Amino acid sequence: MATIQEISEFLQKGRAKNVKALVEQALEEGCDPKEILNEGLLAGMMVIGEKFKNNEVFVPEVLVAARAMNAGITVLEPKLAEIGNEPVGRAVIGTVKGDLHDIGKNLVAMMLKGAGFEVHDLGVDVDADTFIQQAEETHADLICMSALLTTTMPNMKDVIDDLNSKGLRDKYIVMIGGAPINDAFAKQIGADYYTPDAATCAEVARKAVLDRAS
Ligand code: B1M
Repeated sequence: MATIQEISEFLQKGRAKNVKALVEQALEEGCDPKEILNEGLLAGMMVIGEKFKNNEVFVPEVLVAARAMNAGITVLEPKLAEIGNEPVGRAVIGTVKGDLHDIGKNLVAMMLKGAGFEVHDLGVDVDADTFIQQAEETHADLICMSALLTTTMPNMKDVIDDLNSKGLRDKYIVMIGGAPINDAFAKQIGADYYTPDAATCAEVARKAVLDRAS
């Protein structure tokens, strides 16, 4: 019999094939898809996120764990859709205009998925219009921006300025990050949160969305 704990453990080891097989087995045995998602896949990803934050695991381990999570989610998705499972929230994420660095942004996207968000990854070199248009279209709660170049940091402000001029600023929680970003910069441009790493971003995002809903 497949246990939810085993799913979490195999996910943490990045064993995508095992995770997929165990999720299939758990479903056949009648386990609740939401329990498999929350107690197995998302719980496993949270452990990896915490270890990543504490420098106990590094980028490659996070990437393989995320691949294992995706393998499990692919099996679960049709079942979750049948029972109408709602995500914690919706996020658009991208690297800002002029900036092609995407490794950190991809990690943030994976951690957000791992925290239960529906994530719309807009890629790199994303301009203000695209961020806002996609946030509107996907009914996002969060706009998440990454920048790795000091020369592209100001493009984060353009997104916030455009949100303000369109009267949409209060509709979204704006989160920013990337190696040259800090708290002072976030305050200066009017972002809601700066977080230093992907795991903290997912934690803060979850709390911010749940607080807003309550
Ligand atoms: Co470039 N690059 N790069 N580069 N590159 C840096 C950023 C640089 C610091 C290297 C250096 O000079 N020491 C420097 C920037 C200097 C500056 O602006 N002051 C630099 C430069 C100059 C350039 C080019 C201009 C070089 C050139 O062509 N002359 C060029 C620019 C291209 C462009 O973007 N237009 C360029 C190109 C490239 C590559 C294409 C070769 C490659 C990118 C490949 C890719 O991303 N697919 C690359 C790389 C790999 C780097 C370094 C070496 C590594 C970046 C990285 O992936 N780190 C980088 C040096 C460095 O940072 N040490 C460098 C690992 C990643 C996990 O960390 O992205 O910081 P990071 O993400 C972290 C956190 O920042 C945070 O979470 C992650 C960890 O959990 N985080 C968020 C990120 N986004 C977040 C969003 C959040 C919250 C947290 O909320 C929404």
